[in-house]
Amino acid sequence: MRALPVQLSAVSIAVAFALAACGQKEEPKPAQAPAASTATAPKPEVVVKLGHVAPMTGPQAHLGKDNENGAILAVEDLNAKGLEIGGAKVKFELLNEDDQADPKQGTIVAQKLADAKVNGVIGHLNSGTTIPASKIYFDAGIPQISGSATNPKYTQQSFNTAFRVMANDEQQGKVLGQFAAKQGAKTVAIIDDRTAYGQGLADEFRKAAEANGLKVVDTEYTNDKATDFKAILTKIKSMKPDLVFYGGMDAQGGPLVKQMKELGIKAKFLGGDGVCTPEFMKLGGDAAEGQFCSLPGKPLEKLAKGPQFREKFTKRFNADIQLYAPYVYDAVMVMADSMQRANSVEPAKFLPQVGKARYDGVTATIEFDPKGDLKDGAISLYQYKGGKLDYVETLGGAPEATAAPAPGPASAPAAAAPVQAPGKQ
Ligand code: ABU
Repeated sequence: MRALPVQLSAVSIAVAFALAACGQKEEPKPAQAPAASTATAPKPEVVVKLGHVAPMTGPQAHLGKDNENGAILAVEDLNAKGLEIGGAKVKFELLNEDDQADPKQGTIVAQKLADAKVNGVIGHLNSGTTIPASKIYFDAGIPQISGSATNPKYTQQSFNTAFRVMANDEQQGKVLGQFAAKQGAKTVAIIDDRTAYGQGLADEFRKAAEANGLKVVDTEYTNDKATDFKAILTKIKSMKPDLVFYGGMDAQGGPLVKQMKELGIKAKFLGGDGVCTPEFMKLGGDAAEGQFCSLPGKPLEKLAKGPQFREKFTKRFNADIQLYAPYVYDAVMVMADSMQRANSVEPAKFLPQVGKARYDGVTATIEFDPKGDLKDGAISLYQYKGGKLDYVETLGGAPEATAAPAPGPASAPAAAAPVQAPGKQ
């Protein structure tokens, strides 16, 4: 049973009537105004403030921008629909904050968003910032949906405000351990960046790898700002592992795999979602070729709304998707869908509807378990080939959703069954 927030935030609604917004003075009334009797008053407009938090500076700024773009696209799509909630026209506004992937900064910006009385929060990007920030949102009664934080602890705190729209690292680590064994590896060296994500994923991988018969011959640590891995790699080289597993992000994973090659390490490289990016391939160069990584969810190309989303995203931002933009897009849509089903933008009123979501999104049919984790989260494996991520296989997850004629919020009412098709894997 998840806890209820101690303090419920006030509704952050700005109501502006069209006349006032135009700054016009009231005109004298005509003696007879037949038109006035049939004129309808303009609908009030409600501004819904959604906080979005990611690292916008530092080594992960490219991922932060990708997440932000996912949120921007969702907000633009929502505003284009001209939604009405609770009898008012709704305008969504994004309040973007930079937490620098730093846990302390994460709590500072979380408090800033709570003080700004945002209606909901999308983020943060990193588990290391999402987890401490979630206490602040919980205390303020603000629903929070992360489109990328995968450490299990985030949803294990009994905060009824915390949700995520992808599988967590218990699932990801398990799949990666099984996959390592399936690839024929007998020995593995594990490196992690000591962040909540990197360490958590490495721990889950270790459990699964050992359960599948692998021997861990070395464990090394780095950090999420490091660029030189030669010292730890030299030690690993002497242990001659079949595989090097890395728990961390692409800004370190790319140079790490490059330095493995420079040192003549023959071991294969395996990592999680943090290194499953175009940036990893760019930084890793030739050394990235043939290596493996995993991502929560299924490839966009295998999902009914995936190719259309990719096309729209690329056109809008003149950039390819880096990592979690589609998940962040879905996170915003789930938040808006919950407001529509509650017929309220007030956090206390729509929060219960977030937990009851059954939303036919780009990345999956999104439903949450009692903790706030995605139900039936899948994990897919990829191999870097020819500068692309080559799909290998998917483990877990429900059959993907079929294309819906009109994507958008409230596409699947809470009581309705999700639209699903048999798996196409
Ligand atoms: N899921 C990898 C990147 C974000 C995080 O969990 O820290």
